[in-house]
Amino acid sequence: MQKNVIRIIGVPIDLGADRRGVDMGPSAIRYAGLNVRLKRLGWKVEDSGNLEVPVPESREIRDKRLKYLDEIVTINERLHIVVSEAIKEGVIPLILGGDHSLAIGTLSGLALSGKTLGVIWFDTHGDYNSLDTTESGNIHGMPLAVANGIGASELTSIGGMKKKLQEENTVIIGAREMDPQEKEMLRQSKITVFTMRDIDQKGMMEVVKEGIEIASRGTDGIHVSFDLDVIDPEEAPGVGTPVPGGITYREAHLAMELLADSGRIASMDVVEVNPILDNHNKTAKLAVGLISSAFGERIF
Ligand code: 4U7
Ligand code: MN
Ligand code: MN
Ligand code: MN
Repeated sequence: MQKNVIRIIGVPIDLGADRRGVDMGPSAIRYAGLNVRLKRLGWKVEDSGNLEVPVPESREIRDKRLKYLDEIVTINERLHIVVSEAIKEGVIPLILGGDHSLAIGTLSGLALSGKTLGVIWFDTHGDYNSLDTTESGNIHGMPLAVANGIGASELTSIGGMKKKLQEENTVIIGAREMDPQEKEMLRQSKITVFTMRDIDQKGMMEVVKEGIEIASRGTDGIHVSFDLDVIDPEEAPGVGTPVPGGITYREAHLAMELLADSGRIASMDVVEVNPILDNHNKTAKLAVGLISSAFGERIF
């Protein structure tokens, strides 16, 4: 068991989204100073580089309901092994995206590791579509459903068992745009959804405290999946799918600080940073600040 090690795994994938550019996310986040910042906090940082991912121009879409399915399966097959090895070795995997389809691999890897982790999913979206409900055919809108055993069998079968999620220990925070059928599917699940309205009414502190409690009940730790589009586009313009009305810079930091205080973070994805749409790497810098807060950085 290695203590205090964070293993960075870059996944430069944009096959799961319509817009090009999030494939440059891992570089942008590293360029914003991630590794040094984590080392300064006392972590041993192992950067394992990026997984190899094909560019969309070199491939073709075969099924419009599941764009780039084969490629996304191949990448997540590889990612799930790397993530599960990290957990088994007692190190914290920090996966840099790339689009959110990579969470299919992360959640499969966590399940395969033998640890039971709660999940806190910061996102504007529910990411709970299947091939029957998707309006876009983009797989980055499906990872939470896939992890819960819903969707194309090529995706749900990654890592063996179909269901990788403890629904009752899964929490979405920051939702403000979901497709009608996706909402219905989420309502039928045991996943807890805290929308922007909940954050407005209760405050981020209360929402995150409840989230940590739900994700901790009977689990070995928490996986944080952070889609930068949860933050307001004023602060995070460089994301694949910007939607107005997001959480503020400070709310996002407070959430990470409270998670750090809980001492329960076992794994983290940071996804959907799009340097093409960004303003002087602002969103990647914000991502580095948030990761640092999640791993113990304090204002004072
Ligand atoms: B992300 C969407 F239709 N629901 O399925 C879809 F609104 O990982 C968006 O959260 C998905 O950024 C967004 O394409 C996926 C759409
Ligand atoms: Mn997402
Ligand atoms: Mn999103
Ligand atoms: Mn997106």
